Amino acid sequence: MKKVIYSSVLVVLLATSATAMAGDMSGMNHADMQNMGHASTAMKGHKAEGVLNSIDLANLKINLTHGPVKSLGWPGMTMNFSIKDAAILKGIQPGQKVAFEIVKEAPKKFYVSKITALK
Ligand SMILES: [Cu+2]
Repeated sequence: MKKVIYSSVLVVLLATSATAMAGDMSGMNHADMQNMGHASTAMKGHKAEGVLNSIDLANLKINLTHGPVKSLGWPGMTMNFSIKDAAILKGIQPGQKVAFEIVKEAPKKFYVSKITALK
């Protein structure tokens, strides 16, 4: 009789821990997948075209009027962007038409990684 009780307690414990583990694992997998998705989004440059309005080298900021950016779901607009390296602006003057790439590094945080003059 005692043996039966112990084994049924063991079964319940095993079942409980198995369920908990399955829950944790699916949670982890889901989180990993989300992180991977975010990482690949962060790495990807969103291609856009527009006009370079101004350059603020001291603050590593540029102002661009860009067309719609489909991959980000953005309409056309005029906005400031950060840049990481002033060297990407070499040979580009304010007022020029440009093609550029926008990188999302965090939610609502974008920078321009590449910019080339359009002729
Ligand atoms: Cu914009």
